[in-house]
Amino acid sequence: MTEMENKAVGYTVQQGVATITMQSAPVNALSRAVRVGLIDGIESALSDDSVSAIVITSSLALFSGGADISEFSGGDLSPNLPEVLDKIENATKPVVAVLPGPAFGGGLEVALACHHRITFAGNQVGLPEVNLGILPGAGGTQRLPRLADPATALTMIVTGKPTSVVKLPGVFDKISDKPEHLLEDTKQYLASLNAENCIKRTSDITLTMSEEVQGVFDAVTAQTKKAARGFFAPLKCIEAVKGAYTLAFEDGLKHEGKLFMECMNTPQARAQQHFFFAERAAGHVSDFDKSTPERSIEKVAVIGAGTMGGGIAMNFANAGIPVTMLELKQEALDKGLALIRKNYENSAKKGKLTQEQVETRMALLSGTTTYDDLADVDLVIEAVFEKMEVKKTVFTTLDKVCKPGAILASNTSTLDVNEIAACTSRPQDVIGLHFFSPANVMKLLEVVKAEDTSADVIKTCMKLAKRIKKVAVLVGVCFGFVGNRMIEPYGREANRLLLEGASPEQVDRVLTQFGMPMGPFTMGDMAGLDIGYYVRQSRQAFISHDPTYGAVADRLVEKDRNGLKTGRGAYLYEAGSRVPIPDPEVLEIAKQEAARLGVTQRDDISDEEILVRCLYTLINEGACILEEGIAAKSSDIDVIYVYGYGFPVYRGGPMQYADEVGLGEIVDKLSTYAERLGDYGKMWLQPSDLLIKLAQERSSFAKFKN
Ligand code: 3H9
Repeated sequence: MTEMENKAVGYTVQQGVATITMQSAPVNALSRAVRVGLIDGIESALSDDSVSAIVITSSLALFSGGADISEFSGGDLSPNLPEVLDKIENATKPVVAVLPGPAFGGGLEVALACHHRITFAGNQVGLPEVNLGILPGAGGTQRLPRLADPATALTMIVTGKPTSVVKLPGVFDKISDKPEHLLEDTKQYLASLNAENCIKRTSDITLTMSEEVQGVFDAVTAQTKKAARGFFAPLKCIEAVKGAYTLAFEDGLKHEGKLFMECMNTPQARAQQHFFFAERAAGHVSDFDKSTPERSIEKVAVIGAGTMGGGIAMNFANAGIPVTMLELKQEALDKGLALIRKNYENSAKKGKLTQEQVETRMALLSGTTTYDDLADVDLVIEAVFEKMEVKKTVFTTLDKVCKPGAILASNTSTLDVNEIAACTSRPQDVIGLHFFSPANVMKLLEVVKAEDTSADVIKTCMKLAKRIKKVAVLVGVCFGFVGNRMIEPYGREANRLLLEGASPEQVDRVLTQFGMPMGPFTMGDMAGLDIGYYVRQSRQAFISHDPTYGAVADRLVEKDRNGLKTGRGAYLYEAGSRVPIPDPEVLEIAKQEAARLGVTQRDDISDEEILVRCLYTLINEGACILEEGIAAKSSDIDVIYVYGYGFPVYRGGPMQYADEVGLGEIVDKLSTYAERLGDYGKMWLQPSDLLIKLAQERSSFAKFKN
């Protein structure tokens, strides 16, 4: 038995088999150390006459998470991954990949370059590069189609979705029934190799573009153009895979390499890679560490069984956690529980749940009309009407009935969590858990720490979010926290643009072309214009210095144009339809309001003006939020915007987008419009201090540390 010195990759020889073991925690990313280890291992095995076969495997629960994404921004990349795979595939002794767990991206490409692949049923593999704005660049687009059926290979590469190994019979030479049998099955497989079957190079397989395969390409291309609107990489993936059918293997690899670099050099790739790390970094917070204890959450209660409360409760039932919903009236409670059942039944009809799963989840949900039944819960989430007095009544009662150590959370989207905490005798146990609507669908959770919230409560909630499959971002207390505070200037400018003469459809078009799933007017109509109206009514002091603030929206609500639910808002809607229809009456209302308020309407509002005024002001607010420490880092804001507001992930979030555009440019444009719009511009469009400072230093939000 011989051993090689490389901490990232182990090497042993036993009974004629050289085993190269990737052991680079946490995910065997194919860093330079791993690549060097793989090459060294292959070379050692080839030069050792006692070795007749080579196994590449992993000591972790995962085979490999693929290329090391952190290396994409530079550094010494030699040997590169394609060189490593070339070495593996051209080895003159059989190389067998043994996958004890998932293989993604470059990890799967390593396996595809081996001569044989063994794994167990229940494992998954994938080529998720497209989610990073790139394509598989180490032969994945050439080798996978040579082993898998065309539709599966193409779909895997274009969507990036993981696939069960049992759906890839051509890729795996042996699939053990259980992971425990993998070792024994590998031994048997190795013993079965003989001179004829021992070296099978994927590159030797020739593919042709038949009519049937062309049909697959046409269908996937049409589907991709619809599903991946705005994304650059997916269509490049299709182009690369085409090379597998139309070019010789070596030429196909070169074609893939060229397309890979084309993708890599785009702002989209930078944005999507930024977002990959942003999402993970959101979980790294300085408020607690490994030594901070966690509270046990085995029983949850939700106050309020309306749409929001019901959606929140479903998250816990989905995760197997019993949850009690409280409504003071039995009728409201019954209605809430019935709505949840209806939601689950709908999922079952769509084949997303079995009837058994529906029943299991419903059995975890119970209802009560009395607070006394909440005495033994570990966590209560209040989801009642958004009014401070109502919330205070709830929390005063919870303080009386809940056991010591129970976490008392508010789902408020705007109110002061410190004030709520202050009406209890245990402010250290009070926190905000701001779910986004629909709460059972949206992945984002703003975890709002109040002044006295204890570290263990924060840690428990951040960890709990993972259990219920949410992406949690820790934020501080201010009106609207991060997400809603930043959406305020976005909506404000949209409404003011309407007053100045833009149409709802022009504003919405500019922002959907930018990549937002819908424009601010369509979004407002969907949410209900009355919601914003009541928020404005309750914040008169805040808006009193600008009588034009939300003026058109207010008039729309006063004319019973509350949005989709009333069939008219900023648009008209036909009965049963969600398709917005432009309505000249809205322009007329805006015209009258402009005349009343002394605002001159213009017909020269450009698309650029709309983008700057809606989006750059949102970014500007993000800068204030950063400076105030409401968000700990700019990437947290990006996560909130992508998961909470559908901000296009290929822009990386508003703060990454601003960094990509350049903060100097953002300052210049805001200043230009601040100047051009006179008193209004001076009031609302001035760049913030932090934005100006970072721009002057030629720095970025990403580099800002509070
Ligand atoms: C590629 O392969 C290109 C090639 O085709 C061509 C090259 C020429 N690199 O997600 P987790 C870190 S592109 C660097 O919490 P999980 C991650 O940041 C790659 N770091 O664990 C985190 O760090 P921290 C294609 C990586 O168990 C820690 O590992 N592959 C990488 O929930 C744990 O991560 C992909 O796109 C990486 N590749 O999920 C797969 N992967 O603790 C990307 C992870 O400091 N990875 N890290 O925050 C994943 O999807 C998930 O991480 C995985 C594990 C499913 C593997």
